[in-house]
Amino acid sequence: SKFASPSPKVGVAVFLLKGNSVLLGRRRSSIGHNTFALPGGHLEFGESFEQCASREVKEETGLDIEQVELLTVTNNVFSHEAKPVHMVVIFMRAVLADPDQVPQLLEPEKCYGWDWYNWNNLPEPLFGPFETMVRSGFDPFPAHQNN
Ligand code: 8DG
Ligand code: MG
Ligand code: MG
Repeated sequence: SKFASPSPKVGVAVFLLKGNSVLLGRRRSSIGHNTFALPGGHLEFGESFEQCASREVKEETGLDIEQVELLTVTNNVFSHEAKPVHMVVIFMRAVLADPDQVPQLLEPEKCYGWDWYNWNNLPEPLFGPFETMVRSGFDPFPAHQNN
């Protein structure tokens, strides 16, 4: 056909954990405008998931992360957008390399601001795919020790 068919893309989103809280930012982008989402972005050619997580968090917030681990994958089709998007999103978790480091708004054209939110008191509205995970009971925190 005369139109190229769009391809699925790979995204990496990061649960940056601090105590019982996660870092969220209110999106300033066509997809999910005004909703609260994790830091993250598109996987670049040749990158590992861990490298992408560290790079995107650094680019978007200035924060340095460590203990970067794979959690899960979701298949997200944004079919109702003006320009439909299909994202395979890799969810990672990580912690701050320096617990005293403060998030900066380094891409103000893409986000209204970063802040820590208690997992038991998340803001609304959450970004669609992220809300679906939370509603299904997904827990990004390391397993609780029961002893
Ligand atoms: P880049 O140019 O920096 O690579 O990308 P970005 O501008 O930072 O991309 P993004 O929109 O933040 O993330 C890429 C896609 O990942 C986004 O359009 C939809 C998908 N995505 C989800 N869930 C989440 C999430 O919780 N956080 C982020 N950041 N993206 C997510 O499906
Ligand atoms: Mg980005
Ligand atoms: Mg992003």
